[in-house]
Amino acid sequence: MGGPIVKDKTHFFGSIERTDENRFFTVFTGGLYPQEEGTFLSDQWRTMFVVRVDHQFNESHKLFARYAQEDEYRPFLTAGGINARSAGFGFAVPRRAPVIGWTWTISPRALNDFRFQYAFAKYIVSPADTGKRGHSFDPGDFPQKRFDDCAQIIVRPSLVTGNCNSQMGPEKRWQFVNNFSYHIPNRYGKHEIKTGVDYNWIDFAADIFINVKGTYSFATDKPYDPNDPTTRPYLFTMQFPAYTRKPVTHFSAYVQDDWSPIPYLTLNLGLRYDVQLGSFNEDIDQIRFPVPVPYVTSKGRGDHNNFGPRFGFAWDPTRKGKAVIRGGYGIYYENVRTLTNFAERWWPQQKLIVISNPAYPDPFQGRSPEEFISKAPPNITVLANDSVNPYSEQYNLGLSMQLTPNVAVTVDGVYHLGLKQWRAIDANYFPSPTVRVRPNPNFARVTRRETAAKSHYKALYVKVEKRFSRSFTFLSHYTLAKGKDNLHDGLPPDQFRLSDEWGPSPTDRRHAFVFSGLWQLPYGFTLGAIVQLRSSLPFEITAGTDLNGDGVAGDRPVGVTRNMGCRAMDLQALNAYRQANRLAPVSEADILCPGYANVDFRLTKAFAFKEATRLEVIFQSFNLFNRVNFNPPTGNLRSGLFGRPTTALDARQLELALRFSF
Ligand SMILES: [Ca+2]
Repeated sequence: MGGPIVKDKTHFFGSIERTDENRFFTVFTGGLYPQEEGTFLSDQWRTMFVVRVDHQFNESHKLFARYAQEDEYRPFLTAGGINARSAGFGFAVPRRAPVIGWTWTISPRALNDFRFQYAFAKYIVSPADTGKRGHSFDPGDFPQKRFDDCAQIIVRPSLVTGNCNSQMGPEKRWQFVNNFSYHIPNRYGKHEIKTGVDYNWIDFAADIFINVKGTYSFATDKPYDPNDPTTRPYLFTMQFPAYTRKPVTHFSAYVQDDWSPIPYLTLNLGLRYDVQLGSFNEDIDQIRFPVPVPYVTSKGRGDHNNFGPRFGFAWDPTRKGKAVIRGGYGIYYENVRTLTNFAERWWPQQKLIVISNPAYPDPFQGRSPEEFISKAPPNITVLANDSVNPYSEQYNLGLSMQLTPNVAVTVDGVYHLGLKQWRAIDANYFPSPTVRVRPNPNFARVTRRETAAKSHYKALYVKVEKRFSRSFTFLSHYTLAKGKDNLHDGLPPDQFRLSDEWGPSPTDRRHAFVFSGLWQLPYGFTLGAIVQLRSSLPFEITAGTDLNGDGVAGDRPVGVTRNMGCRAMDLQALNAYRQANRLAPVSEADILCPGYANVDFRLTKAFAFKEATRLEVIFQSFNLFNRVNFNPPTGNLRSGLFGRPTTALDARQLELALRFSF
């Protein structure tokens, strides 16, 4: 709803939106755990509220103020497939953001735009469906109730039960952005110069209350039998709750010139600078730690030389506006994500416990967890002292051509090389696969997060679009792409096989096609359709146990590398492992590599009344043909479900809507 407050001077706009959705998830274990199977309700909702006032003081000064508020709650996330209802978690995020913007037209050639924003957001994750808003504890508050809400997690090849994911992260952001643009019509051609700064002070605190009752991992679906060694768990892990707060500053500045030295040629020249202060724990101090940690120094930390040049060109060889050849190169720095630096700050509180081949059901054998860890060297997490902002070098070259007055085709090739990407490594790992003695006896695992990984992405895009004519418009894209990387947040499952970490990116899809069209039919009807086709995603194939006994699960059998499922699968290697574990061999046909196909459809009928009064009746269907679009299959070679997907994307949804405008 909107309208004038003072004619031609002040306007307001407001909107409120509420969505209640009954979503369902299905737990499927191939009949192995019938008591856990079924289809369950996840009652989700979202409320959004926006008000905005615009005011024009005079020709050269315009001001706006906006306030946006959003709340949502979604229970039982990640439940479904082999994840039981009890393994899901609830997710709530309140967001509040007032913004003020001021546009100053200094002269016909110069424009300045200023913006201030305060934004508050807080993710609240709770281990069970705790009702309408998620739990209501303060960050860093760990009362008994939070322990009571948590359950021990049991991981088996074909079922995961229990959940203890209780965390929250309130973030307050103060952001100042200023952009200035200046037009020079005639100095060695035309110039459009832009420069700007973006300053953010972000006060983030995180409370992490996860896995406080531990996780037991089993390599079999057979129930535990103390007399049968094959039914014993292979791993137990547990953490204590932790809290820390660390404000960071992000600053960036850029200058660019879109320069047309001659007609039909534009050069884009730019330089950007980014810096993040605080994200590298530049303040880290040994005082923080209960024991001296030789891996950590605050000296020389931080990354202050992130200058990213960009160069691009666009040239019309026909000199008629019918074709354009364009290309570009640039270096793009990425921000260090929130939480990346937190583990180094809170490991003394978190006190990670890792026990290989643990006793069951009491991993501590009568002792308390505190007593148990007091005797053992600690597992710690550090940030590499030489960590930097990850960045990518991006290249593109393309051609657009007008085929007919209404149809244009575009072909683009892109290559992205991601460098200094994040990974984790155990800095106190065993010297050889057979010598199981830590080099530094004062510590057990030393998880070091470092910027030493890389990624490759190459793609070819083809786009055909038809402008609206003869009651019909469409846009269609085809993408041929390949992505590979060795990024990982957690430790690799076997550090003597680090080269196996290089593999298809989790989002790697070879082919993707999208078509969207709109037809204007007689009698005020409009028909819209979106067709999407995508080839399969890769999936990770695992041994389903900690093969090398280093306390890091996710190990792969010999001959298996990262994300090789649905890519370069070596059936012989898979079956050699299955056979060694007395499991039936699998054939190519047993492994499903699901593609994605979806048609969305929308039919609108508009009724126009006098003046600006209008009624629209909208009927739409998502996934019109109700195709089952499976997620990637189960990759645990010890599961009877190996190669079979257990979850799928949304089934058909129908929607009828009325829109009345006046
Ligand atoms: Ca391992």
